[in-house]
Amino acid sequence: MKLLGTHTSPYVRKARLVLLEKNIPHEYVIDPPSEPGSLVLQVNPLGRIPALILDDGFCVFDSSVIADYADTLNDAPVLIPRTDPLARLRVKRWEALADGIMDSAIVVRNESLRAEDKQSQAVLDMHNLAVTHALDYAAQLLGEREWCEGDAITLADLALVSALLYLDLRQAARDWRSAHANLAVWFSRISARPSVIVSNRL
Ligand SMILES: N[C@@H](CCC(=O)N[C@@H](CS)C(=O)NCC(=O)O)C(=O)O
Repeated sequence: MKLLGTHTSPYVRKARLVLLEKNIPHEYVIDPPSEPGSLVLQVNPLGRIPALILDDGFCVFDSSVIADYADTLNDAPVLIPRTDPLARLRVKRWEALADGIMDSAIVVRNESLRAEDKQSQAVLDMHNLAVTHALDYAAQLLGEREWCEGDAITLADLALVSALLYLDLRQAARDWRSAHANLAVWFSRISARPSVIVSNRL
């Protein structure tokens, strides 16, 4: 299978971390949808990354569906709980929280790329505040635990680390580590995992 993406997309990172953590063989192909001739536009009607092309040509999108599918391919590890519906719900809700951070941080990024006189301060404020609130919520939910959910790594950890790495990339001035020491401790442990190190390589 082939994963189409770019290094800057946090959703691509999330999907890639799932494949890497589960040791699922795949080819990672850098394919910005904005480039002429991008394969993304041929396989995903939405023209978005990540797009996972299976060996028979079937294209899986978006990152949550890719994560869900990839998690069914083996049990080592199980990243989305299968037997406990509430544990599963908690993991999916963590994913939604992390995806929401990505969504708002991307709105902020896109807005700030517009000419200054075209930028909406209201949009910037609303989405920056959403990120702040989501980080407060994540820090409180995590507490001093080692993992976001249960006693092992799950999709929740992979989604959250992807969101935080995106903040480091695009909102370096946001000092979330000082505001949330517990998240910082958790982050340094997770970001030392081989999957995250590989996903940082160009
Ligand atoms: N909800 C989608 C969001 C995917 C998305 O918005 N990807 C962005 C990149 S971060 C994209 O492909 N934008 C079009 C572009 O880069 O041209 C997911 O989780 O996969």
